[in-house]
Amino acid sequence: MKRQSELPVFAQGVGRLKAALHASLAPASRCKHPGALLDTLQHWNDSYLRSDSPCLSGYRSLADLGYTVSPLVISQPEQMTAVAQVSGLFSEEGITQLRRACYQLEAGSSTSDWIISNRTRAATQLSTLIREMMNSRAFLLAVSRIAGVPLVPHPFLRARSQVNYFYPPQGQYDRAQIGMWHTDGTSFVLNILLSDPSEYEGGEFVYFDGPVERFDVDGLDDCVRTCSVGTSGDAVYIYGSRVFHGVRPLTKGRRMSLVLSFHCPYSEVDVNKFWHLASDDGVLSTIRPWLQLKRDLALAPCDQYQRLGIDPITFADVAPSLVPR
Ligand SMILES: O=C(O)CCC(=O)C(=O)O
Ligand SMILES: [Fe+2]
Repeated sequence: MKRQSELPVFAQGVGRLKAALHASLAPASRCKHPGALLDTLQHWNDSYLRSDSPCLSGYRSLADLGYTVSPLVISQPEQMTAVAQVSGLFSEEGITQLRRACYQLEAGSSTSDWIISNRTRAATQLSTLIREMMNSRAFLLAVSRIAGVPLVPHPFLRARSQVNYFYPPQGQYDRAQIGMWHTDGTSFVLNILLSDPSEYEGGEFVYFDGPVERFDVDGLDDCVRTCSVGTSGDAVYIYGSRVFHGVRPLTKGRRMSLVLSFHCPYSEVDVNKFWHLASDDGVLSTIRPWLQLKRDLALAPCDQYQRLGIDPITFADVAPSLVPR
């Protein structure tokens, strides 16, 4: 019996190419309330981060997951976080403001057959709070320490941020909203769970405890781990391109999460594949942003930080958190 069969696997290889062509032909899915005011116009304040360091639990490095070769030459698999549950990152006020912003953004959400069924994309473009948070050095430093390498917001805007909304099936013939088994198009990914666990049932964040090459949806049982969420504002950090993960269907309530992607400016390597992006947006509308992405990735690290208007984050700044707690 396949206990995990409730989650399908997102198209790989040729399947993804087909999904890209399909996305090019299908009309864009419509958002729920296109005219609604989305932005709370709330500004980010670094006091929305807690002053003490966040607590990491269930820490697994890429080496722990079975990777022997680092995806980036600038760091070792032992030093790069594959998965960590993060608590105590945001202050209460920070969580309240993020929840408000993401509730508002639901008006702009749309459903599709893509990996995540119901989401609002490019949240940094729509929300002052989320945009300013992503550009805050204090926030970037906190996430860099969790990741084990210095980070900037991912240069590809449509992959940088999204808010996911999960509900159980509403009608008899509806499908539950899920996150299929997938790897992300980006590597450094912070999934912030903004709903309190008391607000929903099901919707567990699961990941495959092994390298992607060993992932086999028919033989998962011993290797699937569930990340527990203590309270709203807790997060799951993953090295998204090398960790298969998904979100189980909800059976009750509603689950809202803010997913943020980052890039390490000290490496030009970016795993994002044209076909991954195109399977979301269609081939034609991916070409220009793809070329822009290549130009952005070629910028020197100091220029990438300068563009954000902040002092560079260095490996020395990040080192204190290399010792997992
Ligand atoms: O909603 C979540 O907790 C994670 C969703 C996810 O994996 C994604 O958006 O790529
Ligand atoms: Fe994901």
